[in-house]
Amino acid sequence: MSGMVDGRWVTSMPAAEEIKGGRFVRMDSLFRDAVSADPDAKYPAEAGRYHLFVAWGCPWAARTLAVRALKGLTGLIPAYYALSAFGGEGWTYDDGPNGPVPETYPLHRYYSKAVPDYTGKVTVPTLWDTQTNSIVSNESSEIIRMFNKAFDGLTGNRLDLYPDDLRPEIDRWNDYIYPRINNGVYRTGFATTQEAYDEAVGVLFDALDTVDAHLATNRYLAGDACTEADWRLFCTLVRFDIGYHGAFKCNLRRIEDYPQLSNYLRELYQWPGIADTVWLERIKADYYGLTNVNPSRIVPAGPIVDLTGPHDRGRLAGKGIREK
Ligand SMILES: N[C@@H](CCC(=O)N[C@@H](CS)C(=O)NCC(=O)O)C(=O)O
Repeated sequence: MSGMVDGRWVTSMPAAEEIKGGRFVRMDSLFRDAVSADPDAKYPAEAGRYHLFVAWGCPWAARTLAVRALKGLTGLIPAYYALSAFGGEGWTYDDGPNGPVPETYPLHRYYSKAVPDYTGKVTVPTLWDTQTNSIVSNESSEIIRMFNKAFDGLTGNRLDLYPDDLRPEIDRWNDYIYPRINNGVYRTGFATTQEAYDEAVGVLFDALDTVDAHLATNRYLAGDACTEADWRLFCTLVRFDIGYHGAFKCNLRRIEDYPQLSNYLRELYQWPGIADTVWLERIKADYYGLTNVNPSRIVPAGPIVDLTGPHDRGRLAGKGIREK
């Protein structure tokens, strides 16, 4: 596993082993600051100041792109897309806060610029502060909370993806879906023993069955409003048939086979601004480019996925949008 030790990029990090007894165990993100609406905060909300490093394939980066689009932040927070699958130098870019760079520029150089003796992983999404040359956060679940709130004074956007009264329900779904589905596909795909795989794939599909049943009578996870819990789930669902089903051996069923999830996925994909955050061919290439699961790196021709067709979610009550 690659990452940084004392500010140097290394392709194996013995101290940060992520496979334990054949099971994939995700490491915690280390940059956990926040942009705030408070002008006196360490990181106050300002147009153009914070830049977002992402990769098309990554579901954690994708949730920040989705919320950035929904909250009208695309003009305020520039985003940079990694050139290709995670490679020898990790995520690399040909553009960044200082403009286009010759050839490629790895994300790990921003990490060592921010913390010269940094030890840890180099992950997307990373929210970079151009003013202090520091990393605000590399934790997607916290970046989407900032995007939901901190910039409202600048944008006038009133959409609330984490309304007070729905928080218990949203938290409950996040806590259920993160280990079983969002991270569950990784636990399945990155398992290195049959036992670990069997366990993870069972948990994953039990959870998909549960969510599918819930969505038979609820338009969205937390009821009639579309919230951050839906967008977090969406980012995994939209990668499922094209990536996880094959590359991560999550193949008991496809999302397309689920009566509710398939329609729910199409509804969310067709939400204004969202399709621009999804590039199916690159998602597929990024997953099949992971040599630990696909040593040949051959990208399969299929499946053919079309998310633009009609959905039946209109039969359920729900406005979708909750305003502050
Ligand atoms: N907890 C992080 C996870 C981010 C993450 O693992 N991103 C992957 C890409 S999908 C990554 O950059 N991996 C690089 C590595 O593991 O070294 C978040 O949600 O922001």
